[in-house]
Amino acid sequence: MENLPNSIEIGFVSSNVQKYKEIYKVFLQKSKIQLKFLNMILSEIQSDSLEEIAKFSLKTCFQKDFTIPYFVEDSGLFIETLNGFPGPYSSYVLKTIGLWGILKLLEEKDNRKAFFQSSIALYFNKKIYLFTGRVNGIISASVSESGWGYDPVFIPSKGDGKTFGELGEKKYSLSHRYLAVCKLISFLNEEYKLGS
Ligand code: ITT
Repeated sequence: MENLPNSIEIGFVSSNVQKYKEIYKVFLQKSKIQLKFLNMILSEIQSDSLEEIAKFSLKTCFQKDFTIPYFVEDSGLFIETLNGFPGPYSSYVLKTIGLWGILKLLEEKDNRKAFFQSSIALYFNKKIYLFTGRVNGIISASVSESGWGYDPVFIPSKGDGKTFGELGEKKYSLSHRYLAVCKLISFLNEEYKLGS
């Protein structure tokens, strides 16, 4: 039977419901495709490249035999003066030294430039596709009260001096994830001939 536009589904494989919420909003705005959360703890390889990590995690899902196309997303915060640290180790670093540990490493550093990157790996028609989004900004001097992950310390260049956490839902359309998801949606809309 032919797929009707409003019955098309795509799965987001992740253990992070915050990411799902952000991605869901973008799908709602920009596509008729329905996003499903496929809750799974992903295995990650050690690599300097978020694309490679995302690709590896995607391949570990092959054994699941999901019946719909699906994607994974890997993100990281890269701090210039720390030569890109924590980057691909963002998750581990948050769990160990935490946000205050990051601020401590930046004490007395004038250069607080950083970028956030999101890399998506999609499995579609038996092929892997990659989409990446990047947002420049700086690391704040203190930890703001709201936001998850690194949101309380990352101030995007286009965010009126507020951290991602302080921006609330405004973050959704300014973030690294938004840029990567927009590229993914353009690709899918084109493939399914849905228009934007
Ligand atoms: P997955 O199950 O999808 O892998 P995860 O939480 O492990 O979820 P990542 O490896 O992509 O996600 O993220 C690396 C770290 O960066 C992790 O500690 C996140 O909390 C944090 N992070 C990712 N995206 C973020 C964002 O938009 N804002 C703040 N922190 C973020």
